[in-house]
Amino acid sequence: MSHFKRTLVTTALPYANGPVHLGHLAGVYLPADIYVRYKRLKGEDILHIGGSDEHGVPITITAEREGISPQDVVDRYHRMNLDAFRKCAISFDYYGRTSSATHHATAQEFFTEIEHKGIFNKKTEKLFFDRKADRFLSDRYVTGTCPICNNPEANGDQCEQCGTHLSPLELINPKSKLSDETPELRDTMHWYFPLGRFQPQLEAYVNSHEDEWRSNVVNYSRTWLKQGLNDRAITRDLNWGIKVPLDSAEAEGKVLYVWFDAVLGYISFTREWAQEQGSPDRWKEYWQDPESRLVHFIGKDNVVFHTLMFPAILMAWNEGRMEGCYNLADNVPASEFMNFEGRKFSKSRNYAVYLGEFLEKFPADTLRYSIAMNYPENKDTDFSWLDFQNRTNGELADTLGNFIKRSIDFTNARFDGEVPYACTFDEWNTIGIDWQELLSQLDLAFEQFHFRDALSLGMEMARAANRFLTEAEPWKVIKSDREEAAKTMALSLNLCHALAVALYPVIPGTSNRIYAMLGFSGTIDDLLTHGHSLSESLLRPMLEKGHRLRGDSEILFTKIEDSDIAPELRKIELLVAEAEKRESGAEQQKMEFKPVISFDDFLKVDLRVARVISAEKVKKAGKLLKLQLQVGSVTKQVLAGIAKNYSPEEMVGKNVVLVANLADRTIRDEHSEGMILAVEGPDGKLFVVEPAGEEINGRQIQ
Ligand code: B3M
Ligand code: ZN
Repeated sequence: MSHFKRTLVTTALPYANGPVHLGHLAGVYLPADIYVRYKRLKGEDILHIGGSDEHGVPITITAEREGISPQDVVDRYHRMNLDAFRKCAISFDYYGRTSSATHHATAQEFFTEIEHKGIFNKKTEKLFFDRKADRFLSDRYVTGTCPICNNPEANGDQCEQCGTHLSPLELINPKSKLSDETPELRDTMHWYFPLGRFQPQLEAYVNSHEDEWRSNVVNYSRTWLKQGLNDRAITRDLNWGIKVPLDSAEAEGKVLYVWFDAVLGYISFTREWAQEQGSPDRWKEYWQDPESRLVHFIGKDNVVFHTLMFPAILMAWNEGRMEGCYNLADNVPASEFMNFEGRKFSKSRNYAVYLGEFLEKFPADTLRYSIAMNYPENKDTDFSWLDFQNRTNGELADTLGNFIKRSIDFTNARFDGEVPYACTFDEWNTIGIDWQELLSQLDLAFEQFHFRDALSLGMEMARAANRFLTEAEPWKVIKSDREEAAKTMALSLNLCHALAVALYPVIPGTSNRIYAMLGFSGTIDDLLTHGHSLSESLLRPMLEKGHRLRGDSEILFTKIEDSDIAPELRKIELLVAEAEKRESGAEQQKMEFKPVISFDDFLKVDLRVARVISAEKVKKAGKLLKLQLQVGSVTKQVLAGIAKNYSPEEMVGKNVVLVANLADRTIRDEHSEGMILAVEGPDGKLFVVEPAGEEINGRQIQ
């Protein structure tokens, strides 16, 4: 792994169309930050690039809904998300925006290069056009009736009610969301990226990483490759986005497809970072030096864009070049999803806990810790308030916080706030921790993105430290053997330091506070940004005899009371109840109709109003009632499977609907000359259809 000179880490660019939630944090930003911080701990050259994805149709839709400009929308959420990330100590080296001039230039540069090489295809297709708004309508701007479930408000790309993916052309009664008018179909020309042209190269690329990449990442990519890669449209008829950089009339009103530009954002932002550093060419080290390693942290829904689409764009750029070639990703650690209280996060259903909101109530490190312990590395996981409370109180406060405080308080009280003893290397090894082994296990876990394992190792250390201090009982021993107690405290203080280092990638704020209580000036963050490395310090005691602690102590973690999370639990209950109501509504309306019949077919069915003149149970057929019906001047005997819901007495006198021309049948030795209509309720309960009206007996229902 370390044959690389440096690493570039990118994190998926969240759409600046809403606040990031805990699911995003768990899958992408926190794991990336843990990885980056660990690499910095080792003194490696690593750069973390992220930013806002500020294009795409959902943004313009939000703008229209709120009556503001798309720029207002992205300004709002860019700021909000950047602020939330900052509060959560996600340590980006640069956090850009795809609306920046540098990014527009980068994306256009790529388009132009690929266009000049003649790689794109151009195709004309039919698209809905809103004459009133004078605009082509992308899928999301068209609404209409779902051909599958009849939902009258299906979107042009998908019906929210039955989940079917649709094309706007499939909608019944299509309407423009802009004007409510019926749109017309018009020809429009678009640029297509021929992914298939790169199929062999992409296959070789994926194959070359199959041992290193997570199996989900390899599998998603292979599923696509197996189906055969097709041309992908990379332009859209929109006015929000990056203009197609051509002067021709055919480029007018067209912008680059949001995914084509977004992945290039990683490059633009590295350029902007280099500019900010005052060495504008330095971005090339990270992107174009074959000795640099490129790692994309993303969620599983973004895999193919990062393992096929983006590499293919870079391949197109690199084609025929001797220099200025881009590296392809070395790894794409895509996460599964973290659910919340047993359900999927859903922005559109407002079922989410937003990062910024969370951090207004609880400290970042408690969140980082709990989320890291639930890292959805290879399967979906679940975050719950109770788990958060238990981990904070049990693991962080009682185990880690308590150990640190006991060590520091006792030293302050009994040894005048100084490290009272010079521990030897041998003594360091009597604590019950194999430091060499621990370091190599930690290293493996962090390097291979097994962040739960890494954190568990850290907590194991905290437990061992707690045990050590409790069993050594310096508060008793000091009465008879001050030197022995001094040794215990020196070892404990060194353990505090070791814990601060080992847990730094996950709870950096806490580590910095421990560091300060131990009497160091500056923070671990500072040290690392100045190129120091700390990971090796786990191998030996670092605090010398006589080193002065700061002199006081802090409570590192406040326990979370039931009353702190009670309002959150109530909120969840409400959200879940709402979601369930919506779902059961959707369930009932999920309609599948029988095959179409002609009107003439329908007319063949003779439906009549009949009156029940007598009713009795049928022996040995618990579900059946035998009914005598008066239909005009005729009586008919009908068997009906309604005995569970209606007593014979209840039925007598009722008007019912009779299928009067149904072929006779014999059921349980009883003759039936037709059937009556009933509808099944939610629990299988039957309700007989009862036509209301006067003097209608025997009349036809039509
Ligand atoms: N904004 C999609 C998403 O948030 C997209 C990621 C872009 S990464 C270049 O799921
Ligand atoms: Zn539908």
